[in-house]
Amino acid sequence: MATDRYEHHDYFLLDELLTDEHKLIRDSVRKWVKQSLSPIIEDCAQQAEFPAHIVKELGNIGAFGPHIPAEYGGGGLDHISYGIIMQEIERCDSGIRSTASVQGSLVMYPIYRFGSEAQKQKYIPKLGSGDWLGCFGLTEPDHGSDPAGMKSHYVDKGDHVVLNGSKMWISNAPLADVAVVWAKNEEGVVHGLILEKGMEGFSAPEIHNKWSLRASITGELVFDNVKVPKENILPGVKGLKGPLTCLNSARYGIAWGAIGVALDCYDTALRYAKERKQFGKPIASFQLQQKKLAEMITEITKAQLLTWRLGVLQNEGKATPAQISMCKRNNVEMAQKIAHDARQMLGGMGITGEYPIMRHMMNLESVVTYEGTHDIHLLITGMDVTGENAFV
Ligand code: TGC
Ligand code: FAD
Repeated sequence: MATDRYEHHDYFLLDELLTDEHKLIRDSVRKWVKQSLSPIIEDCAQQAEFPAHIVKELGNIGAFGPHIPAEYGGGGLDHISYGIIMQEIERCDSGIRSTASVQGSLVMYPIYRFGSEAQKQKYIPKLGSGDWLGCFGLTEPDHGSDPAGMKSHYVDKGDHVVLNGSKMWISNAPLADVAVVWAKNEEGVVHGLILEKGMEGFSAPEIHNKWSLRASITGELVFDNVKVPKENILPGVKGLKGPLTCLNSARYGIAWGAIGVALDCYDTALRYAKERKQFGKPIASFQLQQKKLAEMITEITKAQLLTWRLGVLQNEGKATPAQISMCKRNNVEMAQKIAHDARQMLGGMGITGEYPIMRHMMNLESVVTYEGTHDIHLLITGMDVTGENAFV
C-alpha cells in the first residue's frame, strides 16, 4: 500500500464530546497504526498471512481488553475508549481489529466476567499483554446463527470432563494458546470451558482460501476426547446467555470499527477526487462525485452520533443488546455502501492494492456475517419492537 495519508474527518465536531484521555488514546493508537500496521497490511492480505508479531504490539498499545479492570491486566478504561481503539485499528484493517476484539471481548471478558479468581489471575494478564493469544469457539459446522443447537458436549469423569465435538470459523484459532469454548454438559446445558494449546485430542486446523479477512487467521477447533480439568470450566454462568453476553461487548466494538472502515474509504475517495483530473478538471468538481462524497460524510456522521450515544449508554450500564444489534447492523451496512461507492470513485485504481478500498470491501463481507448476521440483527430489532420472536 502507498503511504498512509489518512486524515481524520469530524464534520459535526464530535471531538468536543470526547475527553482529553479519549483524544490521547485515539492519537496514540492512530500513530501506531500508521507506523506499524499500515506499511505491512496490504502485503499480509495479499499473501493471506497473519502478522503474528503484532500480537505483542497490540498488547503494548493496550488494545486487548481496554474495558477490563487494570487489576486483572486489562486497561481499566471506559467503553468509549474501547470503541475508539477498535475504530482506529479497523480504519486500517478489519482482520486486525478482529484479533483485538476476540482477545478482549470474547476471551478476556468471559474469563473476567464468569471465571474463578484463579482463572482470572492465570489467564487475563498474559492475554492482556499479548504474551498469549486467545480464541472463542461458539459456531459449529451445522450451527451458526442458532448456537442453541450446538453438538459439542462433555461428560463428567470425576476431577475432569471429556469433551467431543468441533467448532468452525474461529478467528485466531490455529495460533491460539487459549480457547474459550462453549459446549453442553450431560443435561444439555451450555457451559464455557478454557482449553489450552497442546491438550491431548485438541487441534485447530487452519481454514484456507478466504477472500475476506485475509490478514486474519481463521480455523476450526476439533475436540477428540479432550480431557479438560474441572477447574477449567467457567463457574459463573450457564446457558446460552454466557456466550451471548460476551457477544454484546464484541458487537459493540464492531459498531465502532465499521466507522473506521467508512472513514478510511471516504478519506481515500475524497483525496483521490481532488487529485484525479478528467475532462481537464478534478473529478471532485463533478456533481455525481460530490453526491457520493456528500452522502458518505452524512451517513458517517449519523453513525458516529448513534455510536457515541451507545457508548454513553454502555458506560452507564444502560445499553441493551437490541441497541447494540441495531448499531452493529447499521454501521456495517453503512460502511459497505461507502466502500462500494468509494471503490467506484477510484475507477480502475480502486481494484488495486495501491489503495485500501477493495481490501476493506472484502473484509466487510465477513464483518456483516460474523457476530450475528445482518438478518439476525434485524430480527433482534424486530423482536424488540414487536415483542414477537421470529426465531421460534
Ligand atoms: P434465546 O432463547 O433468545 O436466548 C437464550 C438465552 O440467552 C439470553 N440472551 C442474551 N443474553 C445476553 N445478551 C444477549 N445479546 C442475549 N440474547 C439472548 C436470553 O435471555 C436467554 O437467557 P435465559 O436466561 O432465558 O436462558 O436464544 P435463541 O436460541 O432463540 O437465539 C437467539 C439469537 C438468534 C438472537 C442468538 O442466538 C444469536 O445472536 N445468534 C447469532 C449467533 C452469533 O452471533 N454468533 C457469533 C459467533 S462469535 C463470532 O462470530 C466471532 S467473530 C469475531 C471476530 O473475528 O471479530
Ligand atoms: P447460517 O447461520 O447458516 O446462515 C446462513 C444465512 O441464513 C444467513 O444469511 C443468515 O442471516 C440466514 N438465516 C439464518 N437463520 C435465519 C432466520 N432465523 N431468519 C432469517 N434468516 C436466517 N464464530 C465463532 O464462534 N468464533 C469466531 O471467532 C468466529 N470468527 C469468524 C471469522 C470469520 C472470518 C467468519 C466468516 C465467521 C466467524 N465466526 C466465528 C462464525 C460466524 O459467527 C458465523 O459465520 C455466523 O454467526 C453465521 O453463521 P453461519 O455462517 O453458520 O450461517
